[in-house]
Amino acid sequence: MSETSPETSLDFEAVQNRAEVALARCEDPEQLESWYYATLGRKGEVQLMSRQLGQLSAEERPIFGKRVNALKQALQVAYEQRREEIERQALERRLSAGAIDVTLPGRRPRTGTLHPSTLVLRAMCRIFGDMGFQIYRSPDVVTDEYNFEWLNMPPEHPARDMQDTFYTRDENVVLRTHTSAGQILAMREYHPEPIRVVLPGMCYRNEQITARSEIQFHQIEGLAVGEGITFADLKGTLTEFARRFFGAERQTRFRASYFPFTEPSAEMDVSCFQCDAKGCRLCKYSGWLEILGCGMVHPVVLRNGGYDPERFSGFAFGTGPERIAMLKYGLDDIRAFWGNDLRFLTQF
Ligand code: 2U9
Repeated sequence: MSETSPETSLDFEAVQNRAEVALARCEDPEQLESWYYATLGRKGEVQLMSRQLGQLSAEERPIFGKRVNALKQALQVAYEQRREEIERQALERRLSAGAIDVTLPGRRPRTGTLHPSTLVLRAMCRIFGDMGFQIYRSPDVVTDEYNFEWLNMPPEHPARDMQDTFYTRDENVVLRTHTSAGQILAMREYHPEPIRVVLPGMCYRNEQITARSEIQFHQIEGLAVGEGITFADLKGTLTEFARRFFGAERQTRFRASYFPFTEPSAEMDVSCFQCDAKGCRLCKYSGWLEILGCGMVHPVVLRNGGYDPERFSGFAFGTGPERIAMLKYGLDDIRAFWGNDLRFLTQF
């Protein structure tokens, strides 16, 4: 038999070609391992060829054995090359997938916006803070005494009806209808020291929800108590606030009014910042916008706060930041404040 008879050499070539074609078709490590198992593995095609050694003559065996080893080495090299190629392609894919084009413009991170109530509350607290007022926080749930009785509104007082109240299970405990409840707390905490505080906070009234009224709304009230405080101090402080908030050229006027916890009481208007007091839709053609209520603290209330009205006097004011925001931003529906509609909220 020649060194390699045509049929055995054909077998070797056929096996090598078939294996190399199959190897070239492997696209990933799993397919590669299946090829290796089927070709070079213990039960692989090449391994099985070695078993034919036993059937060959003594002179054919070494030749055949050499051919089988040569085939194994050739296919092992081809396997390693294919594996490196597959790993290189996988790395290439990972790199191109994660590639960052550094020449692209940056993506602006989305930022939130402050709620209009927050904008107004912060601006007001900043202005009063600059005038020496402290921010005084007090509970939203209070007793009837703090919310009504000690504010000169005894049980049968009509002012109570004006403020439909949210009661809790305990009929003596309510959701505060104004932050005035905290002012008694402040007086009892500070007396007989002078006081200058503003009280921002959420208030609650069991009213019909309309474009003009909500069941919850912010209020910011102020209180200044000391010796020799007069109505002139009230007017000067609130006029300065109005100018810092609505513009330095604004005028203010005070109209007599009534609140149970102040005497005398007044309402303060600011000249319309939209038409400069010429008259427009915003100010209902009056030239004036009502901004807040105020007055000198009623002597009964001073006493309920621990101050002797013979020695001390004080002024107080209150306003609703949502109403101020509606004026400032030209909004016509107070329900938008708690509607959580981003189309509304992101305008600020
Ligand atoms: C104490 C003494 C005096 C607070 C005041 C007003 C006038 C006032 C309203 C404005 C709009 C409430 O949010 S609103 O509906 N408030 O007009 N508030 S004087 O006077 C006080 C409060 C507490 C111990």
